[in-house]
Amino acid sequence: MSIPIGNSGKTTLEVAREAAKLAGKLAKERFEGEKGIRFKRPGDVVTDVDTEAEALIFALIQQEFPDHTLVGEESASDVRADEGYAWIVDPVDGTRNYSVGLPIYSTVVGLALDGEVLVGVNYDPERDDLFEAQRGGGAYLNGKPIHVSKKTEIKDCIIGFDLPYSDVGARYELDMLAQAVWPNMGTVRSIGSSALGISYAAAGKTDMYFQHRLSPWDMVAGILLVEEAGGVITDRNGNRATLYSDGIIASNPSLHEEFLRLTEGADWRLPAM
Ligand code: 2AM
Ligand code: CA
Repeated sequence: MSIPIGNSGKTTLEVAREAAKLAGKLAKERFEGEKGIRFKRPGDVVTDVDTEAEALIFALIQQEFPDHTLVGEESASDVRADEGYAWIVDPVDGTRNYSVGLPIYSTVVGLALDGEVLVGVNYDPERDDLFEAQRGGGAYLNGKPIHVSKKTEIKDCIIGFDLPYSDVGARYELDMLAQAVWPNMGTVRSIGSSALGISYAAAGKTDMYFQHRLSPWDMVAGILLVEEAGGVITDRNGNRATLYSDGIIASNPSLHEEFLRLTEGADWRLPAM
C-alpha cells in the first residue's frame, strides 16, 4: 500500500506530526483563557479552540495533499472517512476535560486509504507526548518503540474505559463491568480522552481499553497504534476494528480473548440508540 508524499516533499508521517503538534500547541496556549464553551448535546462539548485548531490542521494538510478528503469532528463530520485517501482529525479529544481545565486531552491526525489506516498520530501537548505509527513500521512514543501489555490475566489488569454520550451505552458499560468483570480484575481508569486511553493501552501503560461507541477521529490513530504495537483492536463483538466500528476493545491477544469470553451475552454487545 503506497503512502503518499506531500507537495513540499514531506512524508505523510511528517505532515501528520506537524499538524498534530501545531493544533496541540494552540490548545495548550489557550488552556488557561476564555475558550468559548458550548454544548452540542448533553455531555458533548465544543470550544472555539476545537474549531480553530481543526482549521489550522486542515489548512496544512490541504497545502500538502490538495486532492485528499478531509474529515474532522468539528467542520467535516459527515464526510466518509473510508473512501480514497482521507485525513481524519480530532483537534481536541477529551474536550470536556479541556473545557473545565483538566489537562488530559490530545490532538489526533490520521490518514486512511479506503478505510485502512496508513498513518496515525496522537499528540498530548500537556506532557509533550507524541504517539505515532505507520502501517508496517511499528508504533512509537516519543521515538521509542511501544508494545501492548504482556499481562495474561484480567485479575492483574488496569482496564481503561470511558463513558459514551448515550446514557443507554453508559449503562451497558457499567453493568457489564459490574456483572461480568469486577471484582476479578485489577482496577479501572476513566480519563476522559478515548484517544489517549487507547494510546496508553497500545503503550502497555494500561492493559486494556474499551468504549461502547466512538467516532472515526477518536479511533483513527489508536487502531493503528494498537495493531503496530502487537495488540488486537476489535469492535464489541470481536470483529477487526474499522473507522466505523461500533465500539472498541483494545488489548493484547490473550486478554482480549478473555474479555470477549467474560462479556459474552452481556447487553454491552447491543447498540445503544
Ligand atoms: P471528545 O472528547 O472528542 O468529544 C469521553 O467519553 C471520550 O469518548 C472522549 O474521547 C469523547 O470524545 C469520546 N466519546 C464519548 N462518547 C462518544 C460518542 N457517542 N461518539 C463519539 N465519541 C464519543
Ligand atoms: Ca473532539
